[in-house]
Amino acid sequence: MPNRFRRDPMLMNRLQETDPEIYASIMNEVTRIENGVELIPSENFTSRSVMQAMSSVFTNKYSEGYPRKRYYGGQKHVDVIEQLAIDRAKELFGSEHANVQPYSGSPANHAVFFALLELGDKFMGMDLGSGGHLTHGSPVNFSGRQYRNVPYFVDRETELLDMDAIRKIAEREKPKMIISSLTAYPRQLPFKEFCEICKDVDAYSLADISHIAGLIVGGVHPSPCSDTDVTTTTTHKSLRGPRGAIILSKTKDRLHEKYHPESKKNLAQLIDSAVFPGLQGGPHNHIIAGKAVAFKEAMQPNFKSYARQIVKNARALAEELMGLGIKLVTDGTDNHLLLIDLRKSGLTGKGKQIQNALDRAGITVNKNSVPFDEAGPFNPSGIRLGTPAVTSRGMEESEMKVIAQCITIVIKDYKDRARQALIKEDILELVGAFPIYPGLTVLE
Ligand code: DSN
Repeated sequence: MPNRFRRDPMLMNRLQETDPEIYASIMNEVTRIENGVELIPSENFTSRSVMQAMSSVFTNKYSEGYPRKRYYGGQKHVDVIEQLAIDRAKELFGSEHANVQPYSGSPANHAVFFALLELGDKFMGMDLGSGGHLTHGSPVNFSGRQYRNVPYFVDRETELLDMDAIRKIAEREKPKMIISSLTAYPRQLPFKEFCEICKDVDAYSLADISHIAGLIVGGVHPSPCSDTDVTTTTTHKSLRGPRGAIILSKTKDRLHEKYHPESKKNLAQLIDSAVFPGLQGGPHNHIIAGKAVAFKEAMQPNFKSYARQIVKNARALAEELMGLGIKLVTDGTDNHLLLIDLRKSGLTGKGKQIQNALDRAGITVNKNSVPFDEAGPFNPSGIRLGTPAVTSRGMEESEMKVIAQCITIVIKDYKDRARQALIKEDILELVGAFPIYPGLTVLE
C-alpha cells in the first residue's frame, strides 16, 4: 500500500536528527491515521494547538500542590496555566469545583473512591459486559478488589437500563455511591433519575462522562453536573483534548454528617486532597496546559456544530448498517457510539477476527463484549464503533454510508483478504479528501 501522505504535523525535524527510529514510528503513525478510518469511539484527533501545549517546557516543572499553594519554587507560570484550566473547566461544564490534575480517567475515578469511600464500602456500577468500565467495579480492577461492587445490568430483552430495577437494587443494598457511566452503551444516560435514587438512599452520585463530555459541552446530551455530587471525565475522547482527566464536583458535602462527621473538609477539599497528596505526586503541567487549550476550543460556537455532527454521523452509520442487515445493540444509537452484535450474523465470538479483518481494510475498530455475551471477554461477539474522530476530519452522513457499506462487506466475508485489500483502496480514496491536519498535508 503506498504512503500517499508524507508530512510532519509537529515539525519535528530535530527529533528526526537525534532519534530517527522514534521519528520514523511517529511519521508511520501519521500515515496510518491519515490513510485509514478511525472508528474507536474513545479516540479522536486533537488540535495542533493542544499538541503544541503538550510538547512545551511545562513538561519539565514539578509543582506538587495547587495554585498559590505549592511545595517548590518557580511556580509563577504553572499557577497561571492551572488556574486557567480550572476556571475554564468550571465555566464549560457549569461546575462549582474542578480539579484538573488527574493523570487519566482511571486515576480520576480512583481519587473519587479514595475521597468518599472507606475500603470495603459498597457501591453500584454498571457491569462491564453491559457497557460499564473497569473502574466501575470490575473484579480485576482496584474498584472491584478493594471495594464491594453491586453491579447493575441492562435489561436482557431491551438491552436498555431499567431504572426501576436499579432503584430496587439500591434500596435493598444501600450503597454508599452509585456510578452512572458508559463506555459501550449507545443510549442517553438518565442522570437525573440516578441522582434521585442516590438522594433517596443516601448515596454519593458519581457520573463518569468520559465518553460523552464533548456531546455534553456541545449541548447534544444532558449535563449531569448540576445534579451529581461528582463528575469525572477524560479529556481526550469526544472532548478532543490531551490525554488526561478532570474531576468536577459540588463544593458542599451533602452527606457530610452521615459519612464524614469527623472531617473538616467539604466535598471539593476531599477530592483535592485525594488527588494530591492522596494518590498523585507532581501534576503533569504540560498536559494541564493542553487541557486549558482544549477547554477554550470547546467553548467556541463551532464545537457545538461538531458535537451535533458526531451524533448525526453515528445515526447515519447505524441506519445504513441496520439497513444492510447488521444487528446493533438496542437497535440504534443516541450518542457517538454503536455496538454491532455479531451473534445475529452467526458470528458469535468472532469479534477479534472481524476487528483484524477491518484493520486490513483500513478501518480501525475494537472488539467488544455485547450484553450477556456467551463468548467471554477475550473473544467477544461485538464490534464497537464511534464517530468523534471521523467527524473531526470533516466527514458527514454520506461518508458514513460508504463506511457502513465497507464494514458490512468485510463482516459478511471476513476471511476474504483479497476483498479487504480492495476495500482498503476505496477507503484510501475516501479519506484523501479529509486530511486530519489541513495545511500540512503534501499529497505525493
Ligand atoms: N479505554 C476507554 C474506552 O475505549 O472506552 C475507556 O477507558
